[in-house]
Amino acid sequence: LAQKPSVIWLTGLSGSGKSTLANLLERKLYEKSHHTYLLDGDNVRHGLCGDLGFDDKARVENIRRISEVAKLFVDSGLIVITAFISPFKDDRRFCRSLLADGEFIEVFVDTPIEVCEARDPKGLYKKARQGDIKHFTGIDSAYEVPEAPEVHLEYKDEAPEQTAERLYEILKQKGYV
Ligand code: GGZ
Repeated sequence: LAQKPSVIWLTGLSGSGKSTLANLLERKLYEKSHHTYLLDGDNVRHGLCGDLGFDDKARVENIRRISEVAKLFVDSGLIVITAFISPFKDDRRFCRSLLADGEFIEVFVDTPIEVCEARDPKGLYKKARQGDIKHFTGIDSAYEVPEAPEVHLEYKDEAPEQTAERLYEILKQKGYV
């Protein structure tokens, strides 16, 4: 199997669709016989980062640990897909700095906050607006928009499956997978 180990790093707001896209992308890569590992809140924030909350310091530490783990998985030959808000530029840059040139593929899942807030699958935006959740990204905590992501994926009205297909095609066309 010829595959380029890499980290496909999805970044975007809560409710932007990162996890959904990451799961669909992983399935596509699997169908093409790629070996992947998906890191997202479901398998990281309960375990490895179960002690961390959402203030700035905790987010920095969250992304630092995820970056180090992603690097280890790349060393083992995997294509790692990550789906975290990862709101701070410096932290995304940190992961990039751990890897060789071309191994870090930043994907900006660019869903307008109005769309994320309308989706609000877990009712978190509503709680944040009411002040029941503090430090909520996009409300009272910053999201630093990627300036030069490898992929800028606008994602608004399209079906998830179609968007994931579009992402896969871009990754393939640019030679990342
Ligand atoms: C942002 C929060 C917060 C606050 C809980 N701010 O939509 P979700 O629920 O499933 O995804 C969000 C997830 C964000 O965790 P990350 O590890 O991706 O964040 S970061 O990269 O910034 O460390 C959301 C939920 O956790 N959540 N409180 N205050 N999102």
